[in-house]
Amino acid sequence: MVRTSELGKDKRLKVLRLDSNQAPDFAAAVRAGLSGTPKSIPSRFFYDDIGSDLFEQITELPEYYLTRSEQSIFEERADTIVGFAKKPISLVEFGSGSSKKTRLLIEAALRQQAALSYAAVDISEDYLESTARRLLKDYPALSVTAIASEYFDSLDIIPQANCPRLFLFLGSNIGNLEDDEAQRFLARIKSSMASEDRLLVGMDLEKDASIIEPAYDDLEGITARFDKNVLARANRELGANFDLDSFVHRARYSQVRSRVEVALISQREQDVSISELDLDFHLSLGEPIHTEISRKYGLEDVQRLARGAGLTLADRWFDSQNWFGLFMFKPDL
Ligand code: AVJ
Repeated sequence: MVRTSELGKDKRLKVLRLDSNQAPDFAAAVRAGLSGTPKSIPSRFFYDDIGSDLFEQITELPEYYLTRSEQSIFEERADTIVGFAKKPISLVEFGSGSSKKTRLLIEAALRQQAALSYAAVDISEDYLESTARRLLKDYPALSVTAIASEYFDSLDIIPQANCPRLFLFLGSNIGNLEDDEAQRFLARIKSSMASEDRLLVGMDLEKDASIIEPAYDDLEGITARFDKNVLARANRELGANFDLDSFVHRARYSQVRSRVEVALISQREQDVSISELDLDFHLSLGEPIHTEISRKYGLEDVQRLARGAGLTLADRWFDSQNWFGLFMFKPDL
């Protein structure tokens, strides 16, 4: 179900909500993920308000190179990136978060055209709205459609445009998806693209484990708190009784699968109950609850994903260390 509101007097902000990211969804996912073995909770449930704040803190950690690497590409290339078509263009972003990197694209576009529409999709509703309001304050020529939804569901309600659109999927958010899911999502985006539209995907690249692993297990322990927040969220929203101190955050880079695998490891035999789900279960010593994968890509992986989704690589840009890539795709004809 879609609910729409044009908030306050600001005609430049439209908020759309898809009810799929609400509590029942979290409850169902927790039940499905914790009833059998191996146990898991999907990473999209990290991002309630607390989790979104913790993720913002992660992006500033010395170990977490991804955001800075991507930002540095935008600093050098924003004008080129938005130069893919005759102006005006509009922007559509999946997983917009704080929209910090997107500001560089917004500013570049507004140097070349008088007004800009930006549709931002994010799973964290309050976060999305406060980000949208800040953007509107900073850019009087901007109008924003804020869509509170999961990625897949959002595609049906993204506004059409009578100008070329640049779709954005940044920050290596794609890396949380299994390859088949990623390919299906890209194919779904492709199916809503016109021939002059483009898709820009930020992807973290394969590199040595000694660089990757600290990015997912920082010294300050912020990433551990981020990971454990999903258990804290179950305590808050579902009446679970997880003892956070009985779990340790683990992040390992698998060279074979080219991905970080994140899990919370039970530090003892323990029983957990989730009152609102009427669910009780047992965890043995050392048993993992898998919470996240973060895929790292080689150039062949990028090409394979694109081909499978009906997209062609049109351009690519890297940071000076070649740690992170921005890939611009166009739809196959
Ligand atoms: C937001 C999905 C890109 O995988 O690097 C950061 C999430 N998890 N630290 C990533 C995350 C642990 C992040 N993405």
